[in-house]
Amino acid sequence: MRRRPSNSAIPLILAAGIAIPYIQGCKPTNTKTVITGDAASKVYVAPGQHDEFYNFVSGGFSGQMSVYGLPSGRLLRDIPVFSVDPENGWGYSEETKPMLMTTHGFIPWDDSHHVEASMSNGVPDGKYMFINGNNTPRVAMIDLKTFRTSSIIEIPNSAGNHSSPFITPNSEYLVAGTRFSIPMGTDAERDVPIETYKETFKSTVSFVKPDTATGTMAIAFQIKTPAVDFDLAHAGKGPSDGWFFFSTYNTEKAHDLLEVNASQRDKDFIMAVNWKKAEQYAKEGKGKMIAGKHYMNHYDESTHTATSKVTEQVLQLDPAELADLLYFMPCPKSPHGCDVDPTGEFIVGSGKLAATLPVFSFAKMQQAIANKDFEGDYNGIPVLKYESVLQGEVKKPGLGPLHTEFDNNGFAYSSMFVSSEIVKWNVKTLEVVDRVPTYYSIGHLCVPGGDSKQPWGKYVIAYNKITKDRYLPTGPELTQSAQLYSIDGPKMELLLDFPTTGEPHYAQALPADLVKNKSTKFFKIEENKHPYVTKGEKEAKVVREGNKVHVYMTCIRSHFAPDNIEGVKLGDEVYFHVTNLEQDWDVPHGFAVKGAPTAELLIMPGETQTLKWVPQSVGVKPFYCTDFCSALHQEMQGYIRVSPAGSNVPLTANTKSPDAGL
Ligand code: K7E
Ligand code: CUA
Repeated sequence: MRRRPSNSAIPLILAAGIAIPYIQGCKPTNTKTVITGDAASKVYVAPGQHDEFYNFVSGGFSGQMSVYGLPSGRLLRDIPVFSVDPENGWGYSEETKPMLMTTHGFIPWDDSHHVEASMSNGVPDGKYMFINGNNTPRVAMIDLKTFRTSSIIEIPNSAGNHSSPFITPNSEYLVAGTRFSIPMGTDAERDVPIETYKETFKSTVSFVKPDTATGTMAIAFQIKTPAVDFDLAHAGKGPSDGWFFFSTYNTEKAHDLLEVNASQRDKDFIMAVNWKKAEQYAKEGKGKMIAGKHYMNHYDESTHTATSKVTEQVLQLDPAELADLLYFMPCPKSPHGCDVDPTGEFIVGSGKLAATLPVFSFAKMQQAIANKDFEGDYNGIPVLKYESVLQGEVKKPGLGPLHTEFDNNGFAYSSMFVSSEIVKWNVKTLEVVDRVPTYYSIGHLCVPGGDSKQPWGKYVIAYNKITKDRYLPTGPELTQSAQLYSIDGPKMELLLDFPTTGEPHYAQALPADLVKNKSTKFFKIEENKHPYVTKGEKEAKVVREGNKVHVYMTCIRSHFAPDNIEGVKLGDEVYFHVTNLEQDWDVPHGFAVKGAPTAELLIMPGETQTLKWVPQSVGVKPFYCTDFCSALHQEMQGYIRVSPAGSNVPLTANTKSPDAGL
């Protein structure tokens, strides 16, 4: 969902003939929050104490992922993923530039919506987080040892990667379904009038294999599908392990004014994919290799350098030729969230414009498939009968249901965008048992482990699109925010508001113990395999190769070696390869050159990073450390002399550091 409230959603709901007595737009009337006396103590994390959970939250159109502590709501880290980050040189250093390469070239931004955790036996294992790039179809894998993006893969034959990167119970695959249907194939096949949509457009869902040993990913196969728009997804688990469920919209196949034209049909679909079957077909060689150029970029923590691998083709499976791959379950009405309960038996479809929340039964779905209980087909894909697969409907849950998470006691929590509330209901009886307002216009929500087999429960966090009057005004753009509620008791209880970086969409929360003891403290200098590493000050030097000048530089509290460089000429390209010699936790050094049209470097202990600089004028230019690293941080500086082109100043590197021997 975009962050502005869709006022037009309300007339649409009315137009759909659904009488709802309590439409109040997106803002509940009673905006004075009632906070009970002990709320403060429940979120108070005393100075020096640690939070109980990590909360990994998508940064929306910031393209990044943020990490907060819960219950305090304290921001611990912004992890750069798809967007450049001048604070630490992500996308600016020579080592990280390849991470943002795509078939469209270098793309310094994306729109990231969904955070998913790597899982073992259906439970988050604290090893990796995944996040989608909604714009340039990409998926990123983030290593929780370093809190760094370890790889980014581009999704070919896709346009907009929204229903992603949901994962199977043992991290076998994560998925990437195209949001936009597009014409695919050769140039001639892709250059078609938009109004030929119904004949020429197609969609795909891709299955990406993460390699948790190396932190890399590869596209295992993709399935060609009718031209519907995929919205969200979740994997089956327990009895439904082996299946994947995707919500779809625009089954009308509209190509303009989707607001109206894609809201015509009474029901869209949840697409059930038998991925075990797909895997088997792929193994048996039943797919076709087709054109599908894509990048896979990997940041290697031993060379401290990213490299890009380009793959030209992708294995595609066609359900028109391969039986039993896909089934459609009718779902009212433009479903958004598609969530599977902890038992794996129930699939919840959240129709944004529907008056009820349908809950589907996996057992009934299996039965209906066995009985060929179809109401027909949609482009050759069997459509199961709604009544045959439906477990039941949650009646009058609220307005604009978007997403559902689960606790460990058999309850579900659904976000209601339009009525701006969280609604708690019983998964067995489908009865609403509690509701609380959110401030305002909740999108996603998160219970720790809430999309896994064994939720940790305790809290539900609302991620809101709009904050209006909740915070001090900051001009026309106001912060987005999260709200933390206790779910320990029978009633949800609001505990805390905290602002977020970027627009939060989906999030994951993990017990701190799953992650914190594995955290990397520094990189061992003796294991540094960077081609331009300088392992001690004695090795510091400058080397000319044509017009390229390589500076092998070290930094340690509180000096650079070398710190005086001469013999650089206009027309040269200077590469500062800076190695941080510190072997201690939490001692990065920064590196910046006055006037360099780029960001700083922030070099972790034991790591090497490179800043490329093409001097534009003659003179002596200062460089310095940007990170306050010691009492003599301000003295951590040096000079590089730039002479005119053709000058014969010899190339020299100097320092008075006794260790350097320069
Ligand atoms: Cu509902 Cu992009 Cu998951 Cu946001 S989406 S809210
Ligand atoms: Cu190093 Cu400041």
